[in-house]
Amino acid sequence: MLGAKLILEILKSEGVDLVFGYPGGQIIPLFDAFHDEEDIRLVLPRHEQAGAHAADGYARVTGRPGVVIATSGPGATNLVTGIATAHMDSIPLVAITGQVPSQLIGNDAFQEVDVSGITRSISKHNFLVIKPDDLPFMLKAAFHIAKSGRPGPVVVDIPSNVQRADITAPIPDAVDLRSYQPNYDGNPRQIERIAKIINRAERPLLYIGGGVVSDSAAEELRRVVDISGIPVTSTLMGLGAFPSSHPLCLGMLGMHGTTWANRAVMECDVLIAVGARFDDRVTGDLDAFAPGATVIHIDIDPTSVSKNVRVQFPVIGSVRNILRQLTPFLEARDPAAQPLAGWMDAIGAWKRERARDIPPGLTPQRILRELSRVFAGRDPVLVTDVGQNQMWAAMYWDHAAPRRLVTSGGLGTMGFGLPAAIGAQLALPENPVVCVTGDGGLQMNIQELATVSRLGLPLKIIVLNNGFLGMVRQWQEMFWERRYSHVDLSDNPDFTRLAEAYGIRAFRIAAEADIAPVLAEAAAHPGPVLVDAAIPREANVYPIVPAGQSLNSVISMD
Ligand SMILES: Cc1ncc(C[n+]2csc(CCOP(=O)(O)OP(=O)(O)O)c2C)c(N)n1
Ligand SMILES: [Mg+2]
Repeated sequence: MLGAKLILEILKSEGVDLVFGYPGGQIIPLFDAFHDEEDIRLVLPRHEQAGAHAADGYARVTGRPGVVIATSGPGATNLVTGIATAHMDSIPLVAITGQVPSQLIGNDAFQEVDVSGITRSISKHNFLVIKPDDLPFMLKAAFHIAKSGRPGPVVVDIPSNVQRADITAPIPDAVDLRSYQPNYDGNPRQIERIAKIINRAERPLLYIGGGVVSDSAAEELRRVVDISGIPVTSTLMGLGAFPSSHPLCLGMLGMHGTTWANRAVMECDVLIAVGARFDDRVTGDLDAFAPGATVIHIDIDPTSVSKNVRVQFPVIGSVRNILRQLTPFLEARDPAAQPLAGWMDAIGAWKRERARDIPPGLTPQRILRELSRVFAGRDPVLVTDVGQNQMWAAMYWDHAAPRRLVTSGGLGTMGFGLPAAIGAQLALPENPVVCVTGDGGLQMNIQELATVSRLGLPLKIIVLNNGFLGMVRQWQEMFWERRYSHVDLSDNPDFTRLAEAYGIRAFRIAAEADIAPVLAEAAAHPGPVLVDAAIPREANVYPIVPAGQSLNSVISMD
């Protein structure tokens, strides 16, 4: 079979029905095969980076690998930020790149770059298909590696002559890789041992991360909490895995965590990390992190154990399996009885001390609370960009379910929001998808308004417009003596007119009184909408723990 046709057959064998692709010389053979392909939809973004983020957004809300296709050279290098973003957040992605014909590789041929070399450190794995007959195995292996174990992006670089070759090797049903055998079941003795420690704990705390989401372990986590009565704090990536309205939910921890969650980390006696990796935005000063705690770490990835924080009791395997295995060994404990009652009282007191007020006026906090209210009960997806807008969205939105927050955590990629929202909306056409973005980040992939418009996607794009690269400005204000070096965006274009130029309905929020009616109207509009909200220029994200400091060194608004 022709290589290009075979690629489509393999995609179908993996259940792929949607890909994002941008054409060019060395990928024309594959695009030609798409010309009369009926079972797989190809969506054209307006920039390869956006294609990668869209595939990533699709993967985050479905749990299935996203697929992005680009040409060689500049097409491939434009994917780099998208691949790295998926890698840092363990998102399954298969990136297919065209390459110059194999006999020209290494010749500085037109539009040749060393894709394997460039993507080695930012992907889970990569393949360069030199022998046409290796194509079926390598592409199948790419899907297997992307979605198994700790998920991640895999790059398959396919020279154009391979796409044009007649390939006879069959498509393997399954791929077994001798050197890659993720371990899914936790060691039973280790699980019994951690159960004893958890049952004896007086001030236990669950610290959950993106691994609970990616392993679809929210129900198992809920059962553990119901039995054990242990409060839960979450990383940015874990939000939604445990409902934020639950009385045992303490919200996010770390740099922009709640004061009470961070205090609980500092004072707990047993910290149970589940699918989380002790990122520096979470731990702050490593020497001062959870100083009195015995640390248990449940994770699929053995290389993440004791990488940053010394872990006394690691259990390696699927988070979902391990939580299931753990449940029968847990003693039922009532959070209203001692010793948990004392612990919950202390946390409750810290919470009352610092209850999170919603500042009055046309504030980002108010907008997020209202947005959350407008879409509550409709299984909405919140997609964010990066910066202050991301943190306000994370803090003030009601996270009700897993796979419903799409945000660039590990890499913090500005420009992620709009294209990722496109991928999420295509994956979930019936769900409301809300994209909260900054004025800076929007302009990093603003060309995707054309994709939104062509597809008629009913996205609700909310621009928290402060006329600043706000998060950097906040750091300059707080830590660099207000020296606002090159963060002013007050001469932004009029985003409502820009949206209208793309054929997208636009609204403005210019006063506090506009918030509720405009958001209601935006929500009711059946097509794409952009809302430009003029928030205070120098609003700050609080609380904040300065980078590298202990979680006790929090700066709050008051
Ligand atoms: C691609 C990229 N470049 C630079 C940064 C550094 N950075 C982080 S937040 C931020 C400001 C974002 O401004 P805006 O999009 O307006 O959002 P705001 O913080 O104002 O809500 C910058 C420049 C980044 N995260 N990503
Ligand atoms: Mg801004």
